Amino acid sequence: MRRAALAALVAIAGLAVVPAEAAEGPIKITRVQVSGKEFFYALSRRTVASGPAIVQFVNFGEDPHDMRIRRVGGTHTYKTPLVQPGAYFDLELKLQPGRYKLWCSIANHEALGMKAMLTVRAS
Ligand SMILES: [Cu+2]
Repeated sequence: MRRAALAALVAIAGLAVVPAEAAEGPIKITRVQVSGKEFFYALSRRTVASGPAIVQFVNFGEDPHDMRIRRVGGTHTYKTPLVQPGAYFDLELKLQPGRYKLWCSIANHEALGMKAMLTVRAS
């Protein structure tokens, strides 16, 4: 429980810096946080603008998890490494307009509920 709280603080601190960075640079980077736990995924935002993005996967659970993300109709699957409880991983990618499926590839976690959909609108 303490590790989860720490992860939340780290994650919030990471997100809090974003507006300043985005305001200074010419390129706006979209940020989405995916919270994973036994057994669900929760997105900080369900719809985002297309373009460069950082999808942050945070493991709030008690077991190791990972995150896969692929555009519906696409062929490339972006992958995080295995993320330990209380840790997080920033996945950098360029989001195209469309719908993206996110899921955990460990065992049967996807079937148990560790999945989500993200909608990307043209920016
Ligand atoms: Cu999992």
